[in-house]
Amino acid sequence: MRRLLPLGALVLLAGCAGIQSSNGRDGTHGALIGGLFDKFLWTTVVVYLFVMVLLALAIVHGRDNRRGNAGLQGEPPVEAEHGWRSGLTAFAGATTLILAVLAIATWFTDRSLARASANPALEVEVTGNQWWWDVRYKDPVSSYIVHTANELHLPAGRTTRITLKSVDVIHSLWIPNLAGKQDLIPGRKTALELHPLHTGRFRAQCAEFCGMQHAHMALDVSVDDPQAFSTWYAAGLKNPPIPTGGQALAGYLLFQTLQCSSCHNVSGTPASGQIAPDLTHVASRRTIASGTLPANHDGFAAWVQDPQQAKPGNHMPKVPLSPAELAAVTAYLETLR
Ligand code: HEC
Ligand SMILES: [Cu+2]
Repeated sequence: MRRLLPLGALVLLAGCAGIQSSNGRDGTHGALIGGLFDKFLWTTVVVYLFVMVLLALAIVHGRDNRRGNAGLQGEPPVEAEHGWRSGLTAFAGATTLILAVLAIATWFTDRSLARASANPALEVEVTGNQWWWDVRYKDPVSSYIVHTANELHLPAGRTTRITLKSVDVIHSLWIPNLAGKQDLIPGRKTALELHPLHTGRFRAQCAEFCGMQHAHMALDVSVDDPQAFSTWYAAGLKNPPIPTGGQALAGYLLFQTLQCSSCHNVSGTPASGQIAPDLTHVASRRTIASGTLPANHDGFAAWVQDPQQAKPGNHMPKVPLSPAELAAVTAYLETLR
């Protein structure tokens, strides 16, 4: 038991650090909500301890009383009733005051949250799918729209407004380091504002049970300094080069003729499917299948050979390929930077 206690504390504290931390101090929204949480926590801790001390006093005092005069009998003396009345009045007054202070603190936090959400520098549309995230950076000029999947890049120190949609069931986007949760609801648009305070890499997770592979529905979040963000954005606008020879060219041709192209989009090629993750720059991502496998040679090969192995029940069917075809398709995917 004595050894289990520190272990338990460790498990609890593990939620407070790292790339997926409910501490939430890496973004303005998370920090504001965290600050409010602290105010509630410490106020209620003090109130709780105070009540416990009173309770202990009452128990000790009551025992002394009973020893003195064999139980309570008859009317309490007038002075005692007077004491009770002023005590209860003070108690009710203090409770009202504490609740009022907490309500005012909540109101100020709410105002600060609204200020932090105003005038977004960037608008992104995130659509939930069973079980992956579609990510589209909005721009009035359609050729400036960056379309990607399962990764979210944000500029540090700027406000980004995320519009959330779902094509199937209810999902929930939660980037605990930056802000609270927001649901993605079919047939409705919701929004979430983010204002990351510094650069870093974070992990978001779908926070609403959405079916078999709900647990494999992570989102890789990178907060870049604005310069690096622009570089990433500019790269996202370019089409990947079409392979000119070797295995990659064979893979490119297979990709266009097999079913792949009817589900997936690769900009600048005939592949224009819109029901699966955009693969235009898939090799520049860190992971595929929503954080299930690494976005490298081994990850691509394992995924394409049998997507149902790594993520059973997901909506990409196994496309039968010979070893040579698999090697070619993998080589092609690796060129999609
Ligand atoms: C019926 C539609 C469909 C077909 C056909 C299909 N895919 Fe997919 N693919 C999907 C879906 C849906 C996902 C997302 C699965 C998930 O993560 O839940 C996916 C995911 C992927 C990913 C990971 C992308 C990412 O960013 O997570 C790669 C790579 C991929 N497919 C390659 C291929 C290749 C290569 C082919 C052809 C051999 C192919 N796909 C055929 C639907 C399809
Ligand atoms: Cu989910």
